[in-house]
Amino acid sequence: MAVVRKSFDLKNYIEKSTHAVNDALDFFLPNENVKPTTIHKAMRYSLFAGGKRMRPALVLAAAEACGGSWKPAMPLACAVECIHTYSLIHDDLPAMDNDDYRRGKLTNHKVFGEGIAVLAGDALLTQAFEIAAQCKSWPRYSHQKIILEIAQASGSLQLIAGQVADLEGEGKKTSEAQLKYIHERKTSALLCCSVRLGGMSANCTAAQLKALTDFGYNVGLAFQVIDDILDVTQTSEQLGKTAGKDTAAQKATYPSIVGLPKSRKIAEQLTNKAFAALKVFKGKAQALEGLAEYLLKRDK
Ligand code: GRG
Repeated sequence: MAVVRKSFDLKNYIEKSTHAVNDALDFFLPNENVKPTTIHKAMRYSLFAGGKRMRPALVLAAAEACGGSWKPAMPLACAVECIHTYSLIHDDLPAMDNDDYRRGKLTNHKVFGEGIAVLAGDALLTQAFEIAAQCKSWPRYSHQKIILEIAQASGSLQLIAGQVADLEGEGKKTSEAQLKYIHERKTSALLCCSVRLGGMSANCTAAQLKALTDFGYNVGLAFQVIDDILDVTQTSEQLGKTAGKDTAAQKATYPSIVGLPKSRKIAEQLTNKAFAALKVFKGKAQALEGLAEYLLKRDK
């Protein structure tokens, strides 16, 4: 396991990036007293409910690793957080996972009703593209490439495909290979897209983009394995959402297929692969390294 340099203050990094992302999201989103007020309240309710902001942090850290800075990466960091939040709102709906709590608060449909929750998710997805379209074009990455990147990661071949397979797999016997298919799409695709977008905002080279893709893919898979583990090892209070949902819904997870010890080993192996991908950045990827280790060791 790679050890993050002691000199790198990850806690401070996450605090600063979360603060900067929150300010930017507040700037990009219509104020809650803009008509129709209900939808803007609902969008902001879930967006500012206290998520970990890991995807935007990965965008910003990837930009830094490629010699870039936060400012040009920020619209892309906000766009991925809007897409992530939309997916959580819809995932919590009675037609999907039917959850009452998320991010330590009542879910969107519990507060605003199902109709508004569907629309708040739709609006956040659309908002993501409106925000992303405000980024600048880079010599290697046009607006078209950036928008395509986001659309592909969130479309019917990736994020939605993962959710479809997840829904259709409930109560059925699932192999480890099928589970990996779900995790790659449902979770890893957006995390991988996040680091790629960060690299693009720094006009990264093809070799850097390849390294970020390897890093993001493996961190994304490790993230979902850990999510599966936390679902069975943590309480609802600790997670801010209902614990034990996967078992109750007879969902295939790493712990249910290979057991807890092997699941932990798999998450560690994936994180090590992610660390290995960072070699090309020659010491500039401290934040990415720190975030990968944090995601492996997280308890919520
Ligand atoms: C289109 C109707 C419709 C629904 C889309 C795509 C989708 C619904 C749902 C998939 C979303 C999902 C639940 C993916 C799993 C990824 C995951 C572990 C999310 C939790 O991420 P964290 O821990 O959450 O980063 P916070 O709240 O900290 O941001």
